[in-house]
Amino acid sequence: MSSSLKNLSDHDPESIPDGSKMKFGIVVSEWNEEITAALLDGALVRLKKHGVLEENINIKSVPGSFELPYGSRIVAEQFSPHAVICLGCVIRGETSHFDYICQGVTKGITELNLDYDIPFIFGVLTTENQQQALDRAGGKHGNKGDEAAVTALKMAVLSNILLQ
Ligand code: DLZ
Repeated sequence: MSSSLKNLSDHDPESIPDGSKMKFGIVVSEWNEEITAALLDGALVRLKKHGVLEENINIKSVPGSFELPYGSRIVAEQFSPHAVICLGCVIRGETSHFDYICQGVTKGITELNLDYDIPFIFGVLTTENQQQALDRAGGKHGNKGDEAAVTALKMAVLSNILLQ
């Protein structure tokens, strides 16, 4: 289902695990800050709603989405979280830079997932324009940061089960 049909903040609360004993890293890109600040807000509200303690959330910022994989690796190494949430927003411009950044961040986060025993969550908006991003950063299609936090809670439980 495309995200223009699905609301990113629409979750069955019963299906979301308790996070009171979990630690999370969040790495957020400064590029398109109006959007990424809203994604961060959405993620924090969701994590706290499910019991994650403020002191168990380590937030770091990086200049742009391209730097998310490196920043996320550092947070994983230094903070030993149960999952890392990567938040960014890439908006298509006049050049092919958009494609290179999207490729780089997608490949980088995929590789982290394969190389580490914890999940790295892809909370990156890749949109044609600013309005599409606003719609998914707390607007009419919900909040990608909220969705990423729900995914982090679920994947942290899954990795705990699989690695026991
Ligand atoms: C350079 C660049 C451009 C053009 N657009 C975006 C964007 O829409 N979203 C984003 O997160 N970052 C963008 N960047 C910055 C790159 O991710 C990266 O930080 C720089 O290329 C490093 O110099």
